[in-house]
Amino acid sequence: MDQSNRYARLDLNEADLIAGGRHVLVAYIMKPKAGYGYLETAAHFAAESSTGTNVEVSTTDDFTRGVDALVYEIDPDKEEMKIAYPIELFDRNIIDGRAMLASFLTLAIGNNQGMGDVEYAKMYDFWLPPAYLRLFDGPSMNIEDMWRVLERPMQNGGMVVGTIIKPKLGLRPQPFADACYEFWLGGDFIKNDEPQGNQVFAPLKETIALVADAMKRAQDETGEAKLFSANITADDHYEMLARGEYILETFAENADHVAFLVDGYVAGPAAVTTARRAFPGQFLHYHRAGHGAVTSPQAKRGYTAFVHCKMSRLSGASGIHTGTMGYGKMEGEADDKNIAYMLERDSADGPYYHQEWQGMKATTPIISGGMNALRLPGFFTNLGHSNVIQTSGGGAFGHVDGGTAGAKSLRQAHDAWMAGANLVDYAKEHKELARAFLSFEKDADALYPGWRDALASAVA
Ligand code: CAP
Ligand code: MG
Repeated sequence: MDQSNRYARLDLNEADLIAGGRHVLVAYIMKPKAGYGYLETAAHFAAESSTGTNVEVSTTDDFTRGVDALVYEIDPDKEEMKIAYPIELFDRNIIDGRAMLASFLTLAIGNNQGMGDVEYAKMYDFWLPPAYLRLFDGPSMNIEDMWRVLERPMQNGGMVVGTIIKPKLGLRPQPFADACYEFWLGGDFIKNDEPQGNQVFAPLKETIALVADAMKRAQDETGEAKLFSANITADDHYEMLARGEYILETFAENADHVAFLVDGYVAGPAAVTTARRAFPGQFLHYHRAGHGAVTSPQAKRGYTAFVHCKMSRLSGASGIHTGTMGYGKMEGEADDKNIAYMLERDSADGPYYHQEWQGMKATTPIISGGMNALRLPGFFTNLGHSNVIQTSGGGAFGHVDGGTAGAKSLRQAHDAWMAGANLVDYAKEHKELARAFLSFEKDADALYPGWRDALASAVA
């Protein structure tokens, strides 16, 4: 049934919709199945995403029609479709009237992902009007709160030198804590790897107690504050609360050195909001493991990494993994820096919409995935700054001299970039950095040809 007479209004002007401030605007790349018209399919998509179904129903009244989602722009050649969703469509909490990401997803990326007349549809951007944006929690903490604990400048405090305790799984509590102590002798920040929690071979309560002790000893040894991001992800809200409360109690006077890690893609918006609202005083570390199922450029459905990260700021992520923009091991490209800008700025451009964040706290980009000291300078030059949390697992514990040296090599690479120094020249005076060239020879050869001769004595 062609519903375009009801769910399409190509006369609507995007600037007017933005000025009106009563609609969420969403841009999709959509292709109809063979035999279906573009506008007809887009209209059905809008119907299924708002007030309709595949046929007219007798219960529809004028008010219902007033909150229809409307297709306001299409470009079949580019497979582009834009839909305006009246903000009244979205569900609100009964406890405080606030918005919920689950409702945005269930409408804008819900049933419309499996329709018989749609070959594929993927969300590439969205815009929220102030009236709806302000209903989201947004972040309570971000990198500035880490710089405060680290006693760094509150502006441009620079890279937080981090790692992930590797191997990903298999360490028992004592070797895990030993690895933490080793890294903390050179680095700032350690995170659980995304699957690490309460495995039978590493009970959380035992591991956390040993990590808290390792933090104290590393702080005493170095005279520097140290940070730990503990995984509290769980299906059950009460499990998350139990983990968070135990961790804070155990870290005691160092509780403000603790961030909470949430595997936000697999556990979903409810888990992120549990952490955001139950522990507003802790940095909310959003790990996105699994997102590639929908965000990968190979995926024609779902939403992009840009959209995923933008949504995380609404939910209150203090920091989210934003990828390595082509400099690490995961999928990504240099232009992904626009993801970071959308997270950290108050005013930024997405692929289709400009977004004003109205003062909502920034979400900090977390850079991770195959990174090491050698790869950092190129990354920072592309991004244009180094005010990020950077975690290198293999890039720290894969250093030939171990985790402490790995940590120091990462910090030295950052310092070199900040000083505008050539990395090879800087390595001549910084042993751990020089030995990083030995540790990651393939990268060294690719990125710094001639390093072997230049650093022959420095790496000895
Ligand atoms: C990195 C990592 C991170 C990925 C996540 C891993 O370890 O801990 O989870 O970076 O990817 O498990 O692979 P390495 P993203 O430093 O050893 O690669 O940050 O793109 O979400
Ligand atoms: Mg990991």
